[in-house]
Amino acid sequence: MIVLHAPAHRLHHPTVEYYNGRAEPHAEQPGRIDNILDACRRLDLQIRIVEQPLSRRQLLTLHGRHYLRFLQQTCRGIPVDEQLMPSVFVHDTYTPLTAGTLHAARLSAGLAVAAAELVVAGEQRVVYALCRPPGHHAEADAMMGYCYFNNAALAAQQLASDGRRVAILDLDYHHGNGTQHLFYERSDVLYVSIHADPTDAFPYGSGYRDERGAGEGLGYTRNFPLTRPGNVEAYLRTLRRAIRTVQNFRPDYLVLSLGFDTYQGDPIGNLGLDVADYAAVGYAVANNLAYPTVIVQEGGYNVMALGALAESFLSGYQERNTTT
Ligand code: Q9C
Ligand code: ZN
Repeated sequence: MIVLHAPAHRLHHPTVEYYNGRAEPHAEQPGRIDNILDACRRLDLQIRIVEQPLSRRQLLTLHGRHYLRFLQQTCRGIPVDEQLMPSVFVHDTYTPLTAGTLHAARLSAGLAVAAAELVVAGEQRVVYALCRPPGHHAEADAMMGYCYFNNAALAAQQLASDGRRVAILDLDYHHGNGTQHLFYERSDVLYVSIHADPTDAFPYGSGYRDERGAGEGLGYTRNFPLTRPGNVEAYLRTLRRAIRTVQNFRPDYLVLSLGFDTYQGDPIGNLGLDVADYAAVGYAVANNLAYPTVIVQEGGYNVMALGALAESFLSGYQERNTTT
């Protein structure tokens, strides 16, 4: 496994998010990636710096040109060290812009697509893209939930060329509304997600069990909302079911949308997972879904714990099952 990293992610530095008009410190901070990177170093993983902003042409394969123009024109006018809360092309009050946001978001998407290219070329079997800002809430024409471009979807789009079948397994605490919607009517990309019950968790409007795709894509979206957050046994049972769903699809490639906000100490999420549980999750994914894989970093907001969570996940992931 190699790790892709873009140090300039820190050009995106939101300060506050708004809850019904009340400002709170923004949870999606640059230090998140620093700590995950330290974990990768402790595990002696090869780290490759990639500072290739995703091209306009590639962004336009999934995102709209008016949305892109809005980001370009808006970011250009923001003074350094200030943030701007957009009023359009946005679905919430959690997703502000800073002067460097567009550049950082393009670098983040660039990491995910570069990872996909390495996997397609057969150069690497597994690539971990340290994406920041995250991506799975980003819609074709809207930023949302700390996300601007849909990194995992752009990686999947890249992997799906030449008629390849791609499965996306989304393990972030939140439902990946953007990823689901971008592939909702396609049968070449399967979207499977385990997340907090959207009845009482962000993004509220999607992630219910009865959303299963439409048209050609009917049956190629599968949601596993958890109604008993905190029950790790139930979580691992659901993970096994989600894994079987991916296996039945017989994908050529896997994209893993990996969020650490399922951790019991996360300030936003919490599905009850402890540090050691991440090793079990990593082991289950690596040994049951041994497809060429792009791992895309999504959420996870306990900045101090993120290193330990990533280290646990990655060590479980790299542990080979020698009995089969
Ligand atoms: N009281 C990602 O994990 N706030 N985005 C939720 C909490 C927004 C999360 C409300 C959460 C966005 C990529
Ligand atoms: Zn999340």
